[in-house]
Amino acid sequence: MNLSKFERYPLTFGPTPIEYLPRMTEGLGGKVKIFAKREDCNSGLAMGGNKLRKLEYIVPDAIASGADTLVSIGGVQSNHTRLVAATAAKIGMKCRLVQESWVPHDDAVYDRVGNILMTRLMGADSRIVDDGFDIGIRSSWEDAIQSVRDEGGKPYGIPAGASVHKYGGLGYVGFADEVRAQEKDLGITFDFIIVCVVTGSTQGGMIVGFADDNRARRVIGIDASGTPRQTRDQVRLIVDQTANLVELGRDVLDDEIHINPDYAYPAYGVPSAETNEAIRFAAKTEAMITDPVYEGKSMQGMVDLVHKGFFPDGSKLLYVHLGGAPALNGYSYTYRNG
Ligand code: 5PA
Repeated sequence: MNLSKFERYPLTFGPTPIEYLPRMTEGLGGKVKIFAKREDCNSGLAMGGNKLRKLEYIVPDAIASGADTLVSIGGVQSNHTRLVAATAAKIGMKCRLVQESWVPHDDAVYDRVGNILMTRLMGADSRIVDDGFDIGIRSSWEDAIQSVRDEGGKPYGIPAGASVHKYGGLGYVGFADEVRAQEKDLGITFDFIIVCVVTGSTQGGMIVGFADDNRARRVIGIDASGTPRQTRDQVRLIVDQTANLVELGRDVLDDEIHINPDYAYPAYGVPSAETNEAIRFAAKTEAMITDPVYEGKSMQGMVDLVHKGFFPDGSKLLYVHLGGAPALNGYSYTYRNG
């Protein structure tokens, strides 16, 4: 496998910390040990998150293209578009964003706080449109790219979640290398890695990275899209494309892609009672803040799978916290009493 041949533009602090979570471990019965890898604390850019690890491999291509405007897409409370806006500010480019109405949610300040507030502060031209949830390539995004051209600008398109971008999977291949080095330092090996999946390049990159030491099956994706077939197809595509780029040297088998669809209900962006319970549990035991769209659902999945005995006793679990807490501000009514 060869990742070093790709140029990387640093947007993060470096390796993210791994911490043991003793109160969460105890609260879940003590039979498995829970650790967290804090991708949510990875950067000084606009509160950080998983997207920056992906964008580090995309920025060199954007700069080389001679572009002056990054163009991307997400929901109204998209973390991804916040971090594309941050990246554009940091590298001195303009930013145009399409923010679709992915979530059937009507908190009074939903379109004014959290991610979109920061996005606007960083100078991005953010345009809210009515289209519903879809992780694929959207005509609204293609129109935005064309609109930059029409105005005489030079756009560089980054698809939803930076996922189906040709280099979208590379960042999380590097994540696997980083975890292996940290395992060596800590003197432990993680038995399972739990990660939220929606547009697919986070888990897809990890699968390729961990396929290198035959641990891809240990990456447990918890779907938060509510459209798991489409997410799975997109992960498959990203895995194949990324494995080819880094010369993994073998095909990744279908059974090495593990995605659990059981926790995305009732819909993308809408937390269930169990999601909210998991969010409160993480907050009260470890002061670890998770959100109702993504990490709250992967937390819910981990908690439920521990309770069901999915992980053998003695397992060490690495919960990968991908960020996303700013969206909580859009759910102020849901959490008005904690
Ligand atoms: C997101 C995605 P992938 O899209 O790479 O599968 O990652 C899922 C995910 N956790 C997990 C957090 C905090 C995320 O923000 N967010 C998207 C966004 O627009 O913010 C791409 C959907």
